[in-house]
Amino acid sequence: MIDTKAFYDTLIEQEMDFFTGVPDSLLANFCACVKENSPASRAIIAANEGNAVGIACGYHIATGKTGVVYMQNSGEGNAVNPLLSIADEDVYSIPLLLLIGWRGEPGVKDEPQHKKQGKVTLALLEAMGIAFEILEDNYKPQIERAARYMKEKSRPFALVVRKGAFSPYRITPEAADYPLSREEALECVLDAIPEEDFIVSTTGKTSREIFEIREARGQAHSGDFLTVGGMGHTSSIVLGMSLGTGRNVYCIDGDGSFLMHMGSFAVTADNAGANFKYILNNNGAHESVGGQPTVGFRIDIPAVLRALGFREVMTASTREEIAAAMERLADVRLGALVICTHQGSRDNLGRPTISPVDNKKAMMARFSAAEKQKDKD
Ligand SMILES: Cc1ncc(C[n+]2csc(CCOP(=O)(O)OP(=O)(O)O)c2C)c(N)n1
Repeated sequence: MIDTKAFYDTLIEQEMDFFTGVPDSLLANFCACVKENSPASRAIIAANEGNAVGIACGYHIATGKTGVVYMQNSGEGNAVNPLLSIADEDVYSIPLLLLIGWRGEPGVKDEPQHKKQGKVTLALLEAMGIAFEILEDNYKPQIERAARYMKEKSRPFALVVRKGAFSPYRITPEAADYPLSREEALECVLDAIPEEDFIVSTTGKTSREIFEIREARGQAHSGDFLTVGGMGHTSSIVLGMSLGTGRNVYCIDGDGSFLMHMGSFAVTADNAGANFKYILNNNGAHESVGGQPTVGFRIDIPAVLRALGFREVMTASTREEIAAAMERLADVRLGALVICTHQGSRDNLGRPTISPVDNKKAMMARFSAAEKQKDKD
């Protein structure tokens, strides 16, 4: 196992003192170490991994220094375009140290959304012409090699990080003073959504908690699309669904997910019908992967949603406020509800036991039954 602080110090010794990326559970110890030891202006948690590449490119151009860009391998997709059309040696030729968490490594048990990405992680780097090494316990020579390579060639270099590579580095997440946890808020939200309506929930613990609440209540899962991958695309899935059905479709999003592809909301609000219902759980953090902060509590999300085209944006942080807002949300066209919660989740939180394909099939059968019922009515 790698001593996280010693690894961080080695990067600093090599003059790599600028860190940007999107957090990941596999890199949580590294992210915590960066947060505690780097000044805020050298530790930027980006909205998405492509943005992080852009930020590190800009830092290099201004300083000549190499930025460290960290991401879960699912973020490789978001990073491909700026890597190939900004950092690549055929364009601006910019050195970047990519630190990529390897979820779904072949032979290592992981969730379905990581399987394909895990298989193609190294091949994707090869296809992009990015030199890489798999991070080892004896990491110092690797960092020295990477630094030399980047200096000589002025090109990105990737270190691929296996599960459990970094030693624990704990910091206390910034606490928000709201009465409800995400799971408690979700219970209230589910109480208010009629059984015939549809739900699409975001990546991470939101979907896991919804699954477990349904199990505990003995309720069916067939109206809930648990978006296990594709962080930031939940609301777009809901737009597509809502345009294809007459029933209400509720999006249950997180602040990290909302921020990741926020531009999509302008188009969504411009095209959504009365059956598009948006709920955002704002805990100011990427709680599912270690609680690293987002800008969720530092910007005015309701004002942003209004500016993006939502007509009525409600806020809630108690059970009573959620119940009242959900009643209004059911009736209003282009409404949104922002719920503020504190961080934290159960240690024994499980994962959906239904496969993504079965989840999709059950949902499609329900959409089809709803259409048939509409024709009869
Ligand atoms: C493209 C991509 N980058 C990173 C991740 C890792 N990841 C999974 S959940 C999550 C945090 C989501 O934060 P938020 O939407 O605020 O929900 P919360 O966990 O706080 O409830 C992250 C970063 C991912 N799944 N996909």
